[in-house]
Amino acid sequence: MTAFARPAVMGVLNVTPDSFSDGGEYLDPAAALAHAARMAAEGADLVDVGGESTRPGASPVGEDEELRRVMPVVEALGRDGAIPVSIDTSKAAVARAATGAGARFVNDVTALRGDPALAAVVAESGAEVCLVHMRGEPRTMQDDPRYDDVVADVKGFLEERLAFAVAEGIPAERVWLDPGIGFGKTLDHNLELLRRLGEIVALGRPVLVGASRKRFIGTLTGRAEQERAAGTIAANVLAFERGAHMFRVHDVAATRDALLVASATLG
Ligand code: HH2
Repeated sequence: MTAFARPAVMGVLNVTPDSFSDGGEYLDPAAALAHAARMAAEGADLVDVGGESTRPGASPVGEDEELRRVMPVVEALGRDGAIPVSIDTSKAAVARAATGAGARFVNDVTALRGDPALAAVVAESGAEVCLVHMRGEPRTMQDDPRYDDVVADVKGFLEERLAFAVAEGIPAERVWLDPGIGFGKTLDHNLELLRRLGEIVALGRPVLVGASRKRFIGTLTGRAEQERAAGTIAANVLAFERGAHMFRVHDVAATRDALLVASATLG
């Protein structure tokens, strides 16, 4: 999966009642599967199935409830095989069940800090893993975030988490890094991270960016969540130009087209 020849698009599939832009839309497995099929048809390279919102202020979800939400969808997508599946979770039990049902990618916003058993599950499953920078936890992460130098801090964190993953038996070749846009960051922090993304890319692992519809785009444009596709595309095209490899988005078709044109233009 790390060998995408062109920028890769990860379609967001939140099987949650409370996600910030699509909460409640895909709680019904049939609706979730229809949305996955739509994103695949629009050119998504994989779908990221999540059962716990990580929006600022979100409450944690128990393991049984998370499994109940995501597994019917992951199992059906795994059986179908039409599109690779990523599981957006911090819990070892959820990652174990999802990789057992065919998920090839574990997207962990805690960067293997949330559940001490998750690293071993990733190592044994052969799945790829994305390590995301987050300051604090979703409930409190937007309470006055401060950094000496946000890019240096995020880079140092990701370097340390990459070393941890490798020490736990996950080959570096299977690790993706993500600066965690919106996870304990102000508008200026997000813009600085995107502007200087090359410093994160320099760590030598492929970089995933999750800017889709996030609050900083609403702050800049004055638009509601569902109207932030153009702002999202601007952020993603600039991130691509600075070396990012994969883009986690709600608006797959428009993002794919923009990245194809950007990629052809840059050569
Ligand atoms: N952002 C969200 C969730 N998962 N994963 C990665 N790797 N990077 C991100 O930036 C990222 C992520 C939050 O967005 P969303 O899934 O749309 O909302 P919610 O957390 O409310 O479900």
